[in-house]
Amino acid sequence: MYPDYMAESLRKVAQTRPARLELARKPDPVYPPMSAEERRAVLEGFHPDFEASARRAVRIGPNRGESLTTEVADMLESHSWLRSEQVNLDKPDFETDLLIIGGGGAGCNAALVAMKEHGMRSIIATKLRMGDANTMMSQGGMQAAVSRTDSPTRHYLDAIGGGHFENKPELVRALTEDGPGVVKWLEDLGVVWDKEKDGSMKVMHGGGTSRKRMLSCRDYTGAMIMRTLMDEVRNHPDMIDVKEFMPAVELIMDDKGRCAGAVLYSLDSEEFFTVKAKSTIIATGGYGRLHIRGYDTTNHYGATGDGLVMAYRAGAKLMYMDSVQYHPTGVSFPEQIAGFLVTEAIRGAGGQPLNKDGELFVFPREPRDIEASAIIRECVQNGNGIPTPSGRVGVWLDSPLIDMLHGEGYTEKHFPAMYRQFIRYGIDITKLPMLIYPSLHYQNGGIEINERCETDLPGLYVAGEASGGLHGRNRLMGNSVLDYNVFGRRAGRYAGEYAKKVKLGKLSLAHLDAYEKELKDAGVKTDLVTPVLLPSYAPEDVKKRQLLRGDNTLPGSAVLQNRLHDERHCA
Ligand code: MEZ
Repeated sequence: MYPDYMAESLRKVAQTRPARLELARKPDPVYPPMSAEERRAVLEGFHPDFEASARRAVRIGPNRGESLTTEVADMLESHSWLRSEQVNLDKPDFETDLLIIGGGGAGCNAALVAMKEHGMRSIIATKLRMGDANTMMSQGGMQAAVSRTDSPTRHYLDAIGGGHFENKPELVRALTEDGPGVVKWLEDLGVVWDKEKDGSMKVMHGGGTSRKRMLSCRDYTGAMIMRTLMDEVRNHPDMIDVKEFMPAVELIMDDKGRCAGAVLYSLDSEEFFTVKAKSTIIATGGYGRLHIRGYDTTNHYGATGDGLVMAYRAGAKLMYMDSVQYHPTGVSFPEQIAGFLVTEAIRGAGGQPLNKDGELFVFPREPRDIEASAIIRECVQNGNGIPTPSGRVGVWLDSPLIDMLHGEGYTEKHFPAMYRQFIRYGIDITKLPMLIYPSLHYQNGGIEINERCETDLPGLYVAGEASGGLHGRNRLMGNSVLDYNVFGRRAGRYAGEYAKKVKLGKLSLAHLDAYEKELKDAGVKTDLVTPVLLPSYAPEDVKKRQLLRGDNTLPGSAVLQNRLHDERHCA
């Protein structure tokens, strides 16, 4: 239940609801969408990316001198867990055609396509269990142009507009043109899409879409897709070997500069294992658990940007790593679930963001960065947010309107995950609004790829959230779900094709020594060791009681160290 002091504000929300319901029933927008000028002003004034210390120049590596998100620059300017002389590469522990790092949607798609199209064997190495990934957490839907009034060209224009015209056009073209085929691929594997009575796809709006294009499986879309892909992977144990609790900690190269596998670390046995692979795909997802600028996050526990730092050390270039996506509607209260996702589909179905006086202050379906900035402005500058008991703040998302607009029972039927998320805490979202605030959601940039998922390094492919360029500096809802399917499949196809031809040379970790030298030459002083692997939420007094185990301490052992998080912890 909400605390008593919120009752007055809730009364105002109820009071303004009938008039807002009338507005919502009309064809016009319930609130005037912003002009280009207004959008720029709210972004520059209130988006966390524009805060003074949000970015800094990185001092080493392929993007040296470029301004990156500060936490990302900190993460890149760090030491490896390994030194080259510690690892014997003469006799790799495992050999395979494809090594896929990451067991989410992109990784599973890649393994399946490499097997089906090229007969290639894969190892999927995943930090936690297969499916412990942001794929599983996505709720509201996947964009794909399948309805009669839509086309891949319209989808393309929306995605480019949403990305502030900075997306790599060839990637957006691949995304939007492959979209309808992905819908069929997933349906053939077993995904049960929401349909209309006549059998056509149910389509909804998301922020920044000019056509209804959001395909869903209620608000469990990601879970449905992930479970289906995992089932199919598990159907082929002879071709796809899944190694769980085995994150990669460094890429292995050969003496010709080609990627040739990775060093894995077993969280169970605390041993290192080497994998020699003809081609390697990074599908490690995003970095929400770095808690950039102290924000809560919608991301899963393992989302610590590992792929970025491994690829960067090996020499791959990053793109748009100055741009972070804050989902406009993360949970602000109940605080046990602070930061959890409240799907954008709630606004797509008619939910309205309201201030403490029950007033609309923004069009509910602006692109994400604009909507999030407007909510921050309403709370921070206008002082119109609702404080929570622990010092957070939020605005209302008026969900009871949804049943009023679509009929009683609609919310429980179409948003069962949302309903359950709140009813556990005594909040019935069909009767009361939700209290929300922007939450760190997505890594807009990543490792630069082309439409074949190739990086600057031969043999290294990237798919899904770890890659950069597709979404420009702002991704639209549902395009990440399509992204990991389209580019997961493409990575499997092209990495499989490459694996058939390549002849690897002598394996090497010399790039680790070169990186260490670069750190030294640039005068970087840091004791941060990456990949981060697991975030640490242990308070200082608990850390003091933890046992020290020497300098090569990794997550899974007694000391979990992630100073990035400690320094900017918000919750
Ligand atoms: O694309 C997303 O981030 C997504 C589907 C999230 C949501 O709001 O449901």
